[in-house]
Amino acid sequence: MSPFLLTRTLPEDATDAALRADVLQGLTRTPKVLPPKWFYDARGSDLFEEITRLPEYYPTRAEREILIARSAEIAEVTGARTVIELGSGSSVKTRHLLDELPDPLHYVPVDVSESALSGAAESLLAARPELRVHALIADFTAGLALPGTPGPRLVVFLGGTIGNLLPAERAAFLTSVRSLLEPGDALLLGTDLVKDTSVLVRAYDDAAGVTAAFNKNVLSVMNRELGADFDPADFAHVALWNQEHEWIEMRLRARRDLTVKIPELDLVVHVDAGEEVRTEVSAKFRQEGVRAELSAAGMELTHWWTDSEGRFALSLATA
Ligand code: AVJ
Repeated sequence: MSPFLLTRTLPEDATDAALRADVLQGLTRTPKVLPPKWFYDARGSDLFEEITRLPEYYPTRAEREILIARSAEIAEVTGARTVIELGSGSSVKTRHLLDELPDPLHYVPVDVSESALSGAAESLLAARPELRVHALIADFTAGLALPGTPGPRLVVFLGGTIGNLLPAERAAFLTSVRSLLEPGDALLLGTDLVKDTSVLVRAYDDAAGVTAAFNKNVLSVMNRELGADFDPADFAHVALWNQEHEWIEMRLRARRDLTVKIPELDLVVHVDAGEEVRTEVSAKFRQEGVRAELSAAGMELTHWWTDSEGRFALSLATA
């Protein structure tokens, strides 16, 4: 098995500083907000994996269906020699695509989690020793310095995670992706689609309560990392459809008046009974919106593939 390279572009303490800044800002403004990226400690990542297997949570299965059906075509039209995956996690879905691309192939998984990157690299290399893996520990929303691997390059951003960004953040993100692309390179983007409201809400408020536990996990993260004394039982999980913005919102609603200490921030936070902290936005898309956002960032939508039920889309765009 060839060794894989691991490059850290994120200082060891960057996550710490970013969490502090986000919690301080988010809990001292009205309405209170916390960014969704703080769900994903080890337990949060396990809970998300569990979510992807829930009967109500269709996006993972729908996207996998598209990848299985279309990877050969994606490989053919892109001719990619390097695949750069943003927020690669375990890289399991991406295997379908990598398997269609011939050696020598370079794979650049980008994630904030070093353990996810080394685990993914190890299992990929066990199956395909010739793969050249150059993992990057990096925050892909910040702007990336990519290794000098051969083109054409295919940048891949799956799972519908782009929906976690607010419109202005999405525009900035797509512009930074565009800046990575040279002529002949492409972007493969996964987006969940607008559909029946009850189907959407159920996907974020499952009967088994896994999404509720995932949502409340951000409280445990603040307790552990910042010494806070949140009691998850003081909050109710809320998932709602925001019709104006066409996004799902997750919130944590206080069941009573609360006073929470966050010693590491020298902060005391008051939460009124019924007050809600927005913990996630998960935007849902339409083809025309995706096309317009890509175009505003200087890219052109060339292919649009959906699953058989039209729930989820993969878009291919060129610079
Ligand atoms: C991993 C961001 C795509 O927005 O659907 C799942 C996260 N939140 N259930 C999503 C999530 C609640 C998920 N993404």
